[in-house]
Amino acid sequence: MYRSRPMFGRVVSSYLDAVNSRVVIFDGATGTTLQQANLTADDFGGPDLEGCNELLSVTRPDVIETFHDSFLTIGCDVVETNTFGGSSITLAEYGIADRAYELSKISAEIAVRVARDHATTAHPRWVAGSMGPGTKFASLGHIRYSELRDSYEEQARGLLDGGIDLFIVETQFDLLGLKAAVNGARAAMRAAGRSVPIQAQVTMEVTGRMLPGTEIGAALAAIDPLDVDVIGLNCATGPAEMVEHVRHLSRHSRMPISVIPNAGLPSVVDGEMQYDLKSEELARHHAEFISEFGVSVVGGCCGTTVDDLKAVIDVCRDLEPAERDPVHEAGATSMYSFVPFKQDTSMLIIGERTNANGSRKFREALLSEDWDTCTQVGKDQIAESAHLVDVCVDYVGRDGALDMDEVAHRFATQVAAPIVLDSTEPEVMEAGLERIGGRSILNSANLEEGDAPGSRLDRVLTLAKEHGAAVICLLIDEDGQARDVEWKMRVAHRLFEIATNRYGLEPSDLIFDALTFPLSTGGDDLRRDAMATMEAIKRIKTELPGCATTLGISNVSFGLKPAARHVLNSVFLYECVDAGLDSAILHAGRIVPMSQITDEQRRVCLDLIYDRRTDDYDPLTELLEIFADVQSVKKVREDRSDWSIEDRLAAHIIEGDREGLTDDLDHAL
Ligand code: THG
Repeated sequence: MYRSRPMFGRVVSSYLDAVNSRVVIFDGATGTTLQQANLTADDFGGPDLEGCNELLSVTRPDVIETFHDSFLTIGCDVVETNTFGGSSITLAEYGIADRAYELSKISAEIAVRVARDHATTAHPRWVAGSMGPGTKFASLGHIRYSELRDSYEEQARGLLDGGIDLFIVETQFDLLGLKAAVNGARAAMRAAGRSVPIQAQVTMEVTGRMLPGTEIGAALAAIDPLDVDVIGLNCATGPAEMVEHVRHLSRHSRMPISVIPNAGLPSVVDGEMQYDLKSEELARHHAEFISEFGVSVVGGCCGTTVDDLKAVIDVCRDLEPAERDPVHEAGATSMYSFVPFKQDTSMLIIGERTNANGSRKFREALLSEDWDTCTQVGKDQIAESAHLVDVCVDYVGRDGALDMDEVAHRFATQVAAPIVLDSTEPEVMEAGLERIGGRSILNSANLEEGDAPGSRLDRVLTLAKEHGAAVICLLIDEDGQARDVEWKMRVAHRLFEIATNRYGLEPSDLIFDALTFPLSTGGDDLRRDAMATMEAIKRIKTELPGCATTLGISNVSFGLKPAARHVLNSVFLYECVDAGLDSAILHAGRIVPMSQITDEQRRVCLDLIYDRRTDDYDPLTELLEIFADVQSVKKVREDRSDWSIEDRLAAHIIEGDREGLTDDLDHAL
């Protein structure tokens, strides 16, 4: 367990110093407050522009100034710029996309001017540049990630030039949109040569999930590797509905936590949204978040007023955030849920079937662009108990980036498991990353082309850092696939050093694949390969603590007939897990439980794996003989309808057989 990410490129900031040492209090609602200000169409610059709050920064700067001033006067530490809908894409709805930079800069300047008027050494104030989610849903394909990121970059440039102290990426309902905003802000900071912290906040609906169904654990796992400075929640509900999410962040987030709720759940009264939570209630909840869960940033979202924030300041100003001891869990996420790399009672299964080179069904579906069947192959693997799916569309003569774009777009919403992007081409991985909001794994990086700028290694690790993905590292260097243990370990250590020191990845972002050659060729030079692989797995686990391991199991049996393959794969898998393997790429439906492998089959497989030949005994020949007449080990299931329910359930467990399991469980209940 790593308790904190390496201090890689972290910014120096008085805002962060404050967040790390005390309670910091944001302002209240912008939108709902401005709605109460009795503004007319003229105030916005005409009837077509009415409701575009960002315009008020130029048409009625006095209103915006007064608004900021009201919160600073009662003692708020941070005010947000009037730029929530200020990206070109959102402004385009009013036909003023071209004013994004200008409006963001002016809004920031106004807030900075007012904040500086209030700031003293004893009570510093900060301006947070607000970047809302906009109205387009990237994960659903309403807009391209790259277009969204560029639009955020332009907005962020304006905010930076206007003098903001931090970015607040807020009200995000979509993790892909959140990544676009974070990376847009980073691009702007690089261009400006000035770095400020990023506070990233998601919105959990009354359902307990983000809009597309994202759990808080999935959001945390996708956001953590983006190296933002503060993580938090705002909008959609009042504080009461946020408690469980705050508890989760409190236990698991390595970043400081912000909580900016609405003034309760809204009700509609006379066609208007009304927020009923009392000021004292908001303050009481915040006090609990601070004292019990160690939250250090609080404030108010929709419906919260100057009076509400006054109550929060009165109650919370001098509280001390509870000490936290967060336990970070490394893992991947789909759009929906989190999958830890460390499986308590099992091993992490990566489905291999969504591979154009490894499954005829998937290949044929891909070549005929039958995307529904491609997606179905992904879903089927989950039904066969895969925790993640490995997606490889590399196929000679096809445009891999285009194919990945199509496939990843569908998988992102329709396949509930996180995705492993398997390609030799970084641009194919990138096409996938730009479609997937969850945390993916890049498969893979290696040292085949060395480690110079522009090498594949450089490009893959750069992508991993930018999108917050994990990376499978293959033990291949300039001389090829490492064959003996010492060579494998040399490559592993080199990859580890480069990934962590040069690219700022951390050990738990790395999954080492010790690679194995087929044992089925009988080639003398390959006979000891499986053993070298298992030895390397053991050594990686001890010499590179925090890293995980994986292996493409089916490689070991290429060339054998299916029945023999399934048994050899299964026996090899058990040996590897014994050696400490954390995850494997395989066809879960073809792994044979040990109880169904005969002693003779098992012995011969082990002899092959451990190269136990004698002058008159060759395990490979023996294996071929044993399976000469066996078509498939997948035996026809006997009729169990007259079995007792206990026996049926026992058979499900012993054979790892899910067919009819739900019915039998319902029956037993
Ligand atoms: N390490 C990592 N990634 C990998 C591999 C690895 N990705 C690709 C591959 N190796 C793992 N995936 C597969 C997928 C399918 C098969 C083997 C490995 C396979 N398929 C059968 C065949 O080709 O005979 C089934 C064919 C079919 O159903 O049509 O064996 O090692 N990091």
